[in-house]
Amino acid sequence: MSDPVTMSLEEVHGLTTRILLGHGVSQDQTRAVADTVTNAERDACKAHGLFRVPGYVKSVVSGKVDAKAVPERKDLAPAVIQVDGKHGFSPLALEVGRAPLIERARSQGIAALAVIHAHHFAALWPEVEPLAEQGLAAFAFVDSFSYVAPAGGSKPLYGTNPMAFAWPREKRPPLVFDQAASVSARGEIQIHLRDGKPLPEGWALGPDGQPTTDPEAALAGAQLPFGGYKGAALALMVELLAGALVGDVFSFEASARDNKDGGPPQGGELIIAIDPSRCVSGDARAGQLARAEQLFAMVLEQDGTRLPSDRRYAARLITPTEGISIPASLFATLQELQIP
Ligand code: NDP
Ligand code: PYC
Repeated sequence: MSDPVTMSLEEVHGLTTRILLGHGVSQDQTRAVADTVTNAERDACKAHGLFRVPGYVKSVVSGKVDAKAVPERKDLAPAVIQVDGKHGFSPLALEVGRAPLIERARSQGIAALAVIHAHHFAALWPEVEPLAEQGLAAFAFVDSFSYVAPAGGSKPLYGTNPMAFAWPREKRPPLVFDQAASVSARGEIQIHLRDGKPLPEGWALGPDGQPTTDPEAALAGAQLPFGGYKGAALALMVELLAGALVGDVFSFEASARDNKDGGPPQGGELIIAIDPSRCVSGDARAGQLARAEQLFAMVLEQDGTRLPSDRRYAARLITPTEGISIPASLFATLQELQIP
């Protein structure tokens, strides 16, 4: 096996940009995806960084994604904004909705962004972290393809359906968690397959409905929700919020419609932003963030704990100088995707 390849973040951005522009993706769509991929590598989120670029390309080549889509924004209610991604990639649609969402959350106290007709192939923390940087608490929900069995079942129905939450902090980056409704993200299983490693027990069932640690059987079978029926209920909630509520597809419908090109699912997404200062009155405002800090400190007093997002922020301190590392096989694939 060849040695992994080290790249600077600038090289990650440049390579992704050249690949996408070379395949006819518009400047704006390319910039938004390249930023998302680079930020994932910067924060050591390997399942949603350069690993996803071949899939982005496949969806352009197959015509599933409109590589030149210009998202359209509409106000559905004083505190509800819709962005129609027009069948482009999600990062640009999210960018278009972000500033109005912040403005409405501040003016109304709470606001929602409903994204439809967009192709999501990334982590979810990029949705909520910038909102918390602006002093807002935020939630995000997106469905995907039919990968996960309902509790007690053995056939895929729900997506891996991530949900993210962010809370603002003074003089430090927001607290963020971002987790799939399944035991593992799909991408983690694909990476185990690529690296020839067995899965931990409890992640998936094979096509025969029996537990498996074989990544290939897991991909052909069904992933399991985390925490049994509790995670399954959250997967169901995400289907309702990112599917029925915003008026887009459930994960099983995204799977049925997909052309199986290996690229991202088309679907909806819901983001909710809340201005904490509008949820309390009088003196309570002053101590709001400080009270949260007390809670965080109490978590960290216990040995063996950390806060969600601390791993990402630790990586973020290192990768700008040390660069990132990817398998030689992925680097070779990406080189081939550059159209001279
Ligand atoms: P993980 O289980 O790796 O992590 C989930 C969350 O828990 C993260 O916020 C993580 O913080 C935090 N965490 C992990 N370990 C600890 C700990 N010991 N103490 C406190 N917090 C901890 O994520 P998943 O495998 O569930 O998902 C991975 C990614 O895949 C997510 O970014 C998700 O959005 C993405 N995804 C995207 C999908 C899509 O359709 N677009 C579908 C499914 C998943 P930290 O980041 O700091 O480690
Ligand atoms: O890792 O589960 C996943 C995933 C699905 C779509 C994008 N990522």
